[in-house]
Amino acid sequence: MLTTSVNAAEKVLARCQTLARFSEDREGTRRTFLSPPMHDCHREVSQWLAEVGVSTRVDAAGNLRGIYPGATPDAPRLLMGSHLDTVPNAGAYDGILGVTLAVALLEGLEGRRLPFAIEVVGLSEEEGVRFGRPFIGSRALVGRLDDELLDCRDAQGISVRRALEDFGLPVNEIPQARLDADVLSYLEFHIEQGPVLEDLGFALGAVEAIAGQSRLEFTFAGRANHAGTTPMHLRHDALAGAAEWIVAVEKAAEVAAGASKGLVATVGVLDVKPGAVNCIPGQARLSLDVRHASDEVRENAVKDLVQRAQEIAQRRELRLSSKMLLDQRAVAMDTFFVAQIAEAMRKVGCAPHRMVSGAGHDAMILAEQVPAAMIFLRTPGGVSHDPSETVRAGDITKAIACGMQLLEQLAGSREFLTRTRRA
Ligand code: HGY
Ligand code: MN
Ligand code: MN
Repeated sequence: MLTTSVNAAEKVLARCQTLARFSEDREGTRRTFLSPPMHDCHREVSQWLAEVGVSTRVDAAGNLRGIYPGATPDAPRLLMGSHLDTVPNAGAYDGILGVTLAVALLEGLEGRRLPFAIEVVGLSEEEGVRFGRPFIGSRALVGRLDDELLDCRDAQGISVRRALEDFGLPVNEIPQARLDADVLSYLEFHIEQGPVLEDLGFALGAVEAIAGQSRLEFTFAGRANHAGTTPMHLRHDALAGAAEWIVAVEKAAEVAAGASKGLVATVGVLDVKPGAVNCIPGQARLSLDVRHASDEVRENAVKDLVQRAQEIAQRRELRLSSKMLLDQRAVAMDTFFVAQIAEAMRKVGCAPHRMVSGAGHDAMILAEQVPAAMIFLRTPGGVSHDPSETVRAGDITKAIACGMQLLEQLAGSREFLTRTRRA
């Protein structure tokens, strides 16, 4: 019989807290793409996996991978995991919980072999913090870690390629990181990172689709000058122009969200030059993040916000440039897999609530190659990307029970075991 117990949940919580201590910063959790603390993370997760007889490797894209064998050597495999990188000043559960729950399911099997193997993956980069490009690890699994991405540079001018080499990885072996044909599906547990499940009083959610997201960089360029001697009517203040646009972004998104429920737009990064108290800013560089479940709504919103930036720049005689960093289409999860998850949720006494994810996830990349689905856990307070991010032990217990039930269902499902990979 499969076992799930409260102490399994406590173990998951403790393990997430352990990984949260592996940080680039003395205070708070920051673990960006292949930074030194990622070695500690790999060592720790590998120890947990070794305890269930799974040896691990790090693929050429920095993904930690380990296979729990199936009943036969040629058994196909279920891929399960999430990302091990974090945002700055992160919580302890975003991404990490998906890896620790995958390990907990292997422990729950207690050595039992299923008709499929289970590959646990700790993905190297989902947030896009270091290079402004998310999903580096999962893009390698679907064969899209290309030269354009490898040549991207971080704030120190280090390329993705160099970061891989500095981590001791064989860049020439990136093609081998790609998933082969016997991966049946990808399952990712993740915190919801929003208020929906808490609002409904549900522990778990079955993700039906992941909203599309656009990430852009805008630069307003004016004229740096002396703050004391330059009269107001002679200024070309880049930051004032950017500030006017930031408020316009918020207003436009509020109006659009009224018409197309669920639209969100955020300016999260602002970099000002020369950045001195007594200098009129000559340059303001900022980010834009726009999301919606409908690609058409999202794309129209981006067009509108670019136009507003151009109008403001023109009126203020500023120069404007913009760069698309990510244009990620909305992705539907695999209907068969979502139905199996909903059934497993029901069987363990959870409301089989289906929902759309406003946050992006590696599952949207892996879905290009294998059927993918996600199980959300309630986020108390709806807060994420912050140290106050948390998850309830009781919901973890339910997630483990749901996962074990799902494995049982998949082990008995001819449809699942005979799935073929998408072309
Ligand atoms: O930004 C996101 O949607 C995810 O948390 N990386
Ligand atoms: Mn995140
Ligand atoms: Mn995440």
